[in-house]
Amino acid sequence: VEWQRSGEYADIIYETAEGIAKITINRPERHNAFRPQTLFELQDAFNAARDDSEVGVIIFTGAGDQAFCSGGDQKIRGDDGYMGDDTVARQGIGRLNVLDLQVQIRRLPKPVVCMVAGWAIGGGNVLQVCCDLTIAADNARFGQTGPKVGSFDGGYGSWLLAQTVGLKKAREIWYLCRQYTAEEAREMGMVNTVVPLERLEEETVAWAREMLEKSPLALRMVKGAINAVSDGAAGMQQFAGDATMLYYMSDEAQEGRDAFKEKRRPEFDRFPRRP
Ligand code: 2NE
Repeated sequence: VEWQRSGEYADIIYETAEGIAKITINRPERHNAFRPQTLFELQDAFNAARDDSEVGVIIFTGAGDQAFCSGGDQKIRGDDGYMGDDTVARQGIGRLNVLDLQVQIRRLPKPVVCMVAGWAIGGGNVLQVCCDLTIAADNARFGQTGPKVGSFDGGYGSWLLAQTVGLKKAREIWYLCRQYTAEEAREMGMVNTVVPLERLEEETVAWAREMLEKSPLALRMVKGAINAVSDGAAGMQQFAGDATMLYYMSDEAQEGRDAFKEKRRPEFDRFPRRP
């Protein structure tokens, strides 16, 4: 794939090719741990991919083959969250802005595929759980570390994980903080498939291409529907927004708009009252 790079980022890389956006956390010296700035940049890149009508699928990954992401950067963790040391992330304010990114991935109306080589641990594992699909290399390792390092994710990191792997397994993952191989993660339903490291991108792109052949609106509605069940009112709100979008695209809704603009009574009689 001939990736075209764009955007001015310090902590991430944004690339596109053939209808696919690839977003890469680029802090390999810290196993791609995130700091506030990393997350602001990721939010910007995911927005760019959402708004780009050429993009149908997004691949989310980490630089190098040692880690997808090792969670929050513990070296810049302050007493009330993760601290920024730059103008974007504002000094002195602790943040947990990974939660905003998790929500953004869930709400994004295009499939997000996590491509994991090496570690997906702590907040990094939660991010891969939030993605629609995960393709793992055979060197991938998964787990939570929160109770070991003085942290926890009681949101998607707990109940979406439980919905993904089952309650007993989710408790085991959090209470014992063990690390699991790619094959173990696949067996517990946390990843879709495991491939040799050297074939990781090839396989992930093949999955993306397969999805690009499908109806974009159908994929959008299925993603919204699956997430609506577990996101409660917020999920329904998104799904309802999609219903409105589809209604706007109908002759019936356009008749209402046109009648208002033309200062006449709308002629809704021509539309069927469907069974
Ligand atoms: C991932 C793991 C097990 C890998 O171990 P190993 O031995 O393969 O590598 P090593 O030497 O530990 O890591 C390589 C370099 O990356 C840094 C390390 O410190 C090391 O650099 P030096 O110190 O040698 O210069 N590094 C790795 N992970 C880092 C991190 N998260 N922050 C800063 N630097 C990191 C092992 O590295 C590990 O256990 N890492 C920590 C994983 C962790 O606890 N993550 C945070 C969980 S809390 C969280 O993410 C979170 C949440 O729970 C809720 C909300 C938001 C965030």
